[in-house]
Amino acid sequence: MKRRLTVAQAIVAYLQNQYSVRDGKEFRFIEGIFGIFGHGNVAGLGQALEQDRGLKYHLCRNEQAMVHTAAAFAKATFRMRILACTTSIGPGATNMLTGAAVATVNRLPVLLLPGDIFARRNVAPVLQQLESGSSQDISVNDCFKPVSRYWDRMQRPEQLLTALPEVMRVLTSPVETGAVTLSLPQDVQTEAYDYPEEFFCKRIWVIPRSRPDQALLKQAANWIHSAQKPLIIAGGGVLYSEASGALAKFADATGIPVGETQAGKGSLLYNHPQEVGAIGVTGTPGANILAREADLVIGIGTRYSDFTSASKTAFQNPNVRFININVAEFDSYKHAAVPLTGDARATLEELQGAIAGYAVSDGYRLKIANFRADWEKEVDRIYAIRKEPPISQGEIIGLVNIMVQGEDTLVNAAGSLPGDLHKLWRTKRPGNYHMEYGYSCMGYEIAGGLGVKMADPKREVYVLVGDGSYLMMAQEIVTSLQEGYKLNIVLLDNHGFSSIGGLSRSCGNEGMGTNYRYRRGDRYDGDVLPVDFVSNAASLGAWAIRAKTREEFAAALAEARKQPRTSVVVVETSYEQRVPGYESWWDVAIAEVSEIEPVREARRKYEEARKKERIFF
Ligand SMILES: Cc1ncc(C[n+]2csc(CCOP(=O)(O)OP(=O)(O)O)c2C)c(N)n1
Ligand SMILES: [Mg+2]
Repeated sequence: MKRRLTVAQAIVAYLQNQYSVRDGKEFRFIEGIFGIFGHGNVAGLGQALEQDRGLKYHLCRNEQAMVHTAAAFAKATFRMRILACTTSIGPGATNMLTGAAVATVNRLPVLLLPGDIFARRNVAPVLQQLESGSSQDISVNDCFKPVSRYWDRMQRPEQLLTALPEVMRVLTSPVETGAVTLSLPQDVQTEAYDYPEEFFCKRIWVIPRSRPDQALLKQAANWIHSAQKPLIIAGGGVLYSEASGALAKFADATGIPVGETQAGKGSLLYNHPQEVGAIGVTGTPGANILAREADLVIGIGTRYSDFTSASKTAFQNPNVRFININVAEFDSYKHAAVPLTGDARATLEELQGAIAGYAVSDGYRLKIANFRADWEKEVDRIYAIRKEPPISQGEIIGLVNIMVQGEDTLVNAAGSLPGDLHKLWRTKRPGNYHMEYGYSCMGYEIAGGLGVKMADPKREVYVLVGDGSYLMMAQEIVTSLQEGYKLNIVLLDNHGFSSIGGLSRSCGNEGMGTNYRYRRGDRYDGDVLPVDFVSNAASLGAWAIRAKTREEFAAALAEARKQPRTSVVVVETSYEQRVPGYESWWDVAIAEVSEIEPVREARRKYEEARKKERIFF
């Protein structure tokens, strides 16, 4: 039996019949498709989606944003369900590049279907085609290669038969997943072919729970048995594998403390007795002191970014060793570890069996308990700062945290908020802290919030966004209204880039280019720019309100929650009032020569600090 379909129609028919399954739970894998149409896809994929409503179509405002929405959706479903994205050719396609990088860095499956120039070529150059004098076998879509985990271009209709299964294999692979780009020349999209009927049958992709090598598992168990000061670092892989329960049992049984990366925050709930909170540059004192002294670090689902390893200065015990549990061999071998290449949950369960009876000393337990108690006090202190308006960011975080219940989720990505949230947010459910810090992409927040809401419309989604990020990408408020997905947006207005301004000053400079103020001569030190965020959000259709004091903010937040449509609470926050860093360091290279004395001073300190950077062989 054959079905005669265009390439675009075949893609739509195929994608709607792909399913994922893990732990006996089955999901339709590709839940829908976002897109903006142009001549590169309207008559191809646009036609197919209009004729076959089996794949739900969503209109967004900006192609980069829709990829953020799709990545956030995949993250919120622990990679069990995804969204596809279709664009026209040229700018529509390349607008997705940043989103693709976000997805791939964070190992989140998104399927990108950019339109491409005519395969037939006779009409070239077409509108929006960037020509090359060295090859006709090239278009701007080749830019997706380094940011995609799988990349392909359909030159003939029958290529779909071998390309789409590869697309699915990579999207559903816990190891390889990320952005998958299938480039679709506009003429090929419309060409018909007799596809075999079986191609469109339901297919179920098992998301595997792979297990580590048994000899390596034994070696890891021996290392744990001889460890006096072990520490677990929980990364995003713990959440992707839905291994929070297994980790809690492991920590309960062994007493080993757990520090969390940005992606792994929420692996344990904040009140678990072994949870020592955020680790690394934006970590808690307890987690960072434990890391400094640890003789054994067990990294689970982490890729040891510089924010986690404090630029390789975090682990100072001369005898420190590593065990890495990671589904990706690439990561399990880092830091010369015993590589337990496997699924986080399955491997933790096996490892726990292999170390039965092991527990840390009472003295170590006491130390952990003390760190935890001290940290709770510090968070309480910061939540309770009652700064005159403009109020402090720490207070805002505290007030939002109190508001969050059940499956409600916090979303954030860039600015000074990620560091403060990493330290201060009290996670009440695994997954309710949704931070995009792999790429830390300004503009992810609102678009990402939409994806989190779409993944589970029953929950309230709290998007915290800085004024800089908001101005970069606020337009998906309109999409949230159109689609009927309500977001609670909190816009923290500090008139510029508090994060990068602070960083500039810590490097001995004066924060040039980080204030939203009028130009005066060669500086931006005039009055604050009169951006009216409340009017801006209201003009897009949101329910919007300004809050100045702590009390006004708490009331506005409660009122926003009651609103049926997307709300934006605008609050002016202090540019200067910061949550400090605790027991850590980040390598940001400082000018080796400068006419400015504070820069020279910063360089001297920098050279000193760098001496602590280690390489593990
Ligand atoms: C797309 C993108 N461009 C640039 C940066 C570098 N960057 C990191 S934070 C930041 C400023 C963010 O400003 P805002 O959202 O107001 O947050 P604040 O720093 O004031 O907390 C910049 C420019 C980035 N992370 N992402
Ligand atoms: Mg700002």
